[in-house]
Amino acid sequence: MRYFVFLACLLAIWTVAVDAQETELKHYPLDDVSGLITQSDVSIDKDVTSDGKGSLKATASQPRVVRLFETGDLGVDNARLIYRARLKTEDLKGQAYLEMWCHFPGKGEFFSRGLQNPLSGTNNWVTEETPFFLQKGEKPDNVKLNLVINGTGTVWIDDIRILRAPLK
Ligand SMILES: [Ca+2]
Repeated sequence: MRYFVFLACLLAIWTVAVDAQETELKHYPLDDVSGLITQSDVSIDKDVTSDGKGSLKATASQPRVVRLFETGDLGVDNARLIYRARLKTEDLKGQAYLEMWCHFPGKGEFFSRGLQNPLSGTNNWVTEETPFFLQKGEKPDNVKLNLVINGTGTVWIDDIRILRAPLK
């Protein structure tokens, strides 16, 4: 019995340690449109929100890429860069997912898309994320954060976080 308690404690400590390995680099609460790149066919929805302070509602009458933010230089390499956000959809015909473009000096832009868990149809709030694996010396000097609506319908996005985690 004592052994199992010990194991459970170890597991709890390990879980906390793993969570603590994520460091928040940027937080975009999406409570207003400040800093937002795309200003057309988007609005702040104060009623439908994941963090209780408003979310960004984007409608698509045809497939579109909603350009949200650019981070600038994050000063990060040798890490897993995570783009995480809360998403909700309504009557989405097609797919919605997060997209991140990392720009590297002298090399150009490379993307990471959350195509493993794309949303379609109607969904309540879910956490979506897409990672970018940065090897040692791979330091993006800008990161673009997009919401891709590859179809038609309504998508809400809220509480965007950019996190750094160890490479696996
Ligand atoms: Ca918000």
